[in-house]
Amino acid sequence: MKERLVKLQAEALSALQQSQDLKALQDVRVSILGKKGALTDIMKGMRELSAEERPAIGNLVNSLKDQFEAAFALRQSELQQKAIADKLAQENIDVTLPGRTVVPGNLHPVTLVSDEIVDIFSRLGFSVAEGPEIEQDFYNFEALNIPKDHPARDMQDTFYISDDLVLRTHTSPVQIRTMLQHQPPIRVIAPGTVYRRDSDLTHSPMFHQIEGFLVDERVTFGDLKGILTHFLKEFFGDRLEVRFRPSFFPFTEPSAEVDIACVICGGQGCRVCSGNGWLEILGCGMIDPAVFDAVNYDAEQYSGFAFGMGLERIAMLKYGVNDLRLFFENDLRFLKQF
Ligand code: 2U9
Repeated sequence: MKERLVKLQAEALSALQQSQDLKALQDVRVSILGKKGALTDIMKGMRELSAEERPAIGNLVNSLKDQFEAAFALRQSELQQKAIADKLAQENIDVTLPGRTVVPGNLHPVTLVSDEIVDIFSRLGFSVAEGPEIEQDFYNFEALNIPKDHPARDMQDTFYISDDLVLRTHTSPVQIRTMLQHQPPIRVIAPGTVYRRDSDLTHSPMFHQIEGFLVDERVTFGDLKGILTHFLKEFFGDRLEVRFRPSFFPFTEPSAEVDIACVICGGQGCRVCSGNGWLEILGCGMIDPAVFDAVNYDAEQYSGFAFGMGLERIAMLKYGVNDLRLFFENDLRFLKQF
């Protein structure tokens, strides 16, 4: 029995030393002291020893157990240290490596232009209004004096969702909604996304407009000219030349288109202004009495003007961009220049 114990002790201590990780170490402990462990087995067998043998062997078993526990604790702490050291070595951070640069975003040129125009009209007392991009026929057409089968509906090739629902072809329905909710005096500016079935080098099926209108008593075409000229000079510079040309829109009467001296060639004539020195920049007019009827305003008491412009076109002229498609491609090399 004694030899068996001495042999077991040597084997157990050597197994502890050879364990390379905490799991293996635990397995050795179970094989010695677990329920079916070698030392447990011996202790169970002590019953069969004679009364003379038992104390000596008992002492030996106890001292072996103590030695094993001590050696186990020592090896366990060694392996724990080793595990921590290994982990630290793996997670080693090289603080001398250069960091990753965060590229800050910037506003889209169309947003920049819209914000600037809103800013100029805010200083003139206009407030911003918005509305849905899916519109009812009434707000997009009917109330704007564009009845069904009116030729003007072809001019604005419309995306129909159903008989009564369209993707708005302009932001004018926002003004109709505003007039139905408020009485004059009103000064509102309405920027937003609009849709037309039109796609070529100079037309995109989705683009952006800003429209404005003012309604009060005794508003005249002179007010319209004064405000729009002021706006264009604020936006393009004080020395800008501006001209008003007669035109037609179903929702305004009389109507005009506004040209500015070409911002590229200064009026000399170039490719951008087709050689004539002028650039068409916006449309405008006095609100048609038929529109006032549709929103139950008294056309005898009130008058007003309205105007509209395409934001991509303004952004192209302001920043000298010669291809409309650049605004929709989301190429960061283009966008980060603004
Ligand atoms: C109401 C009454 C009148 C808005 C107007 C224009 C003239 C115009 C175009 C410019 C380029 C659209 O983006 S574009 O193709 N717009 O020429 N817009 S008057 O008139 C209104 C609006 C609302 C209630």
